[in-house]
Amino acid sequence: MAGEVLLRLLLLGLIGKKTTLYLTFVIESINILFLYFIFFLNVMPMLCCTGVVTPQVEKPLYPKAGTESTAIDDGSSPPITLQRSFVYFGRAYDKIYVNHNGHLTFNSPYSSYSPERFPLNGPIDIIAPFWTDLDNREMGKILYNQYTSGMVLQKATQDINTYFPNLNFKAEWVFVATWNEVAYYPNSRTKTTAQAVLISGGQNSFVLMNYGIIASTSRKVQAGYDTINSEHHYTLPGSFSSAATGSNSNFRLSSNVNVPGRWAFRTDNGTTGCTFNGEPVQLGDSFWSDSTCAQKCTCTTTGLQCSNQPCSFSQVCMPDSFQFSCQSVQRRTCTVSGDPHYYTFDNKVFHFQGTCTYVLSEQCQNELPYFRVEGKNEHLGSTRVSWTGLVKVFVYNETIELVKRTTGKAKVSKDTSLNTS
Ligand SMILES: [Ca+2]
Repeated sequence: MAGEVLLRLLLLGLIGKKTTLYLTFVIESINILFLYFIFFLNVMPMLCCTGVVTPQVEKPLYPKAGTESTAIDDGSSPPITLQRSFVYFGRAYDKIYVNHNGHLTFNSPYSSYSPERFPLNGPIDIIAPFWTDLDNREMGKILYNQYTSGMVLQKATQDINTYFPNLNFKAEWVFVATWNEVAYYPNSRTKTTAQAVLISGGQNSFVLMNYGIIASTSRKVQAGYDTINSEHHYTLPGSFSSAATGSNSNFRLSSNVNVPGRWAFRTDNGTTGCTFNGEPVQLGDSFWSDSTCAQKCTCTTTGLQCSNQPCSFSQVCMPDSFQFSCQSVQRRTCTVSGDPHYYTFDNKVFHFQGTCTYVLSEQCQNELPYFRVEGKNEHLGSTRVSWTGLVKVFVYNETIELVKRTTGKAKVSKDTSLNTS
């Protein structure tokens, strides 16, 4: 693989003649003008005349109602006695705390305003739809409510049966905590809305995380859940990145249940994860399943989902703690151009005017498969200057010849002269 990648690098550098570049530029310019022309002819009238049709999209938020927590920065609700026990990965809880910095805890209030990455591997069960430094002293309300009958229960029953079919689930109790239009610290007057919905019925329990408008901030945000010793944990994609907040917040625009702004998790001891070759995989975790990193697999609520997703050009496939992963590596380029100038991998410049054949690059470390790249010069007009007339690449028992003025074509032949063992 490394040889192939290197080869691509070299080929790109070696056949990039000035005239070809100029022609490509002219053709691309014409193409762009043509595309603009087509756009104005076809697309603009459609936009002007047909308008924009907005499909009906389910709103992610549950009713924002109930008891309001006191306006205290880094505060928490008093212990809230639950009308039904909530089973959280095998532990049944009868009380909960709504913490003002965007999380719920069960055993004691938790004031932490500084998000930490899950898994914490710590002594805490935590449900964190939006763990960051929020401030409800002047802006926003933090509300919580419990339901054991009525529309909210019906909605929860319907939602869970949609997201987790074949359980024949019936909601008996719903708890909704809403951080409604709360500002970032300190009194920033921004508005951010996030919600945690705890749902239980029979032996099953679930958590929904719902998102409204999320104000932009440079603060870090952890969204997801974690458990004692992180036996189970999940991090919403976008956490700890610039994709957490603002109008493009991934929490709000994406979903694991096809409802933008809603994320649903089963939180009893049920089938929360997946297995691969008999090994457990946690919900939300991703890995590449083989040593060539051809397929990336992610454990979702509907099982292990795998798709073709090879490493990018600047990555290599490496063994990881679980299976394999694509990891970024530093790459360098060497090029030959003009009459002829040699730019080396370490950014030195040389000029050779001879008409010899030069070794441009070849294997010098055993971990790479054998390869060699040769460049043959020929005179350019006079005998005083020369340019590259032929490039030969020897790799994987084949010889690839790139000849001047044959852009886009290469001659490939089986090579029997090289010892490639
Ligand atoms: Ca705070």
